[in-house]
Amino acid sequence: MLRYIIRNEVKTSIIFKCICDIINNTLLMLLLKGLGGRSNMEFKNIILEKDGNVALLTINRPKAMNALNSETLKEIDMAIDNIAEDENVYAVILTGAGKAFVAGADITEMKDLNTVEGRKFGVLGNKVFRKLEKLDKPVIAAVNGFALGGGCELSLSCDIRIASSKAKFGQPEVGLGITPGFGGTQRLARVVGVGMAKQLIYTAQIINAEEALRIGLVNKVVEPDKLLEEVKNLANTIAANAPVAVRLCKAAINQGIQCDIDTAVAYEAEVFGECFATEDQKEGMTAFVEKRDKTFKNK
Ligand code: DAK
Repeated sequence: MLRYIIRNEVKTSIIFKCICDIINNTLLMLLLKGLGGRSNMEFKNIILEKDGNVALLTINRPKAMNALNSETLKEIDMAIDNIAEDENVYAVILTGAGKAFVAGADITEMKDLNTVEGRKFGVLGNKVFRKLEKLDKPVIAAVNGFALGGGCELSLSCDIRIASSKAKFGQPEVGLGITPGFGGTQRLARVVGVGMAKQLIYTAQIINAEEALRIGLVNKVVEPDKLLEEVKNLANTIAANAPVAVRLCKAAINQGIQCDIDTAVAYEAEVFGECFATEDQKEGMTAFVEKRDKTFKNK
């Protein structure tokens, strides 16, 4: 009888906590929406700013090397939703505050997790990383410092990685007794090749920015004080092109890379056709023929 009562009380308190979580998240979501897409929004562990057509998302837990705890992951999730809904954002930059990009998932939070909690944490992280990867706007990682474990994986969920010369990359998980869990075994191999990914993951070796460039993990290495300027220029260059076409290119590359070449080029033909239903295709080609500057409307 006593066991029955306790079990029911535990159940009730879990249900109550779930309801509270849902209400809290919904209220925060409504508040963020209410603030409007254009404004800079307040979070605890991240900063979301918008300038022109570019959003800058900064992971802001410098004292913990921007380690990803559940709270930070939930805030990133909400920020991605906000960016997705803002039709004036054409490109996104992701960076970290202080000397780390992201030094991984939060080991302090993870260390005492049981199986159920560990799975919940993993599901949350994977949902956020996949949402970022599938976001229909290009995302550039400005890797300012340590990008380790979940941090390296976060950068791999972005479309393009530009590194400061001080950046360091690695998947140290096997040294902690775990496997990479936010897509490292999958995305790293797709970016740098199976052999190099296996070497990095099996050895848990940390590599510097030059080595990351050499193996194709990053597209470019720049001086630390030039990193944001460089990445903003890149984001603005992308944002100056037809946003729908850029979006379709991202979808075509991301889908195509997972298919056989026949399916992939058929998909490309589909998205190519879709462009001709847009005002921006008419504008881009008309402006070329009329030898004038083009003005894209994201339509
Ligand atoms: N988590 C929590 N706190 C961290 C942290 C992290 N990943 N990295 C650094 N910190 C904290 C440090 O504990 C320290 O806190 P205080 O002692 O000041 O309170 C503060 O940040 C400053 O760090 P250090 O004093 O260590 O600073 P240093 O400059 O000396 O060293 C470092 C910087 C980044 C080299 C070092 O902190 C370090 O090695 N950090 C750990 C890097 C790491 O091992 N990262 C991988 C984490 S594991 C999964 C899902 C996800 C994952 C796995 C599975 N499933 C779904 C299955 C992901 C796993 C990971 O990411």
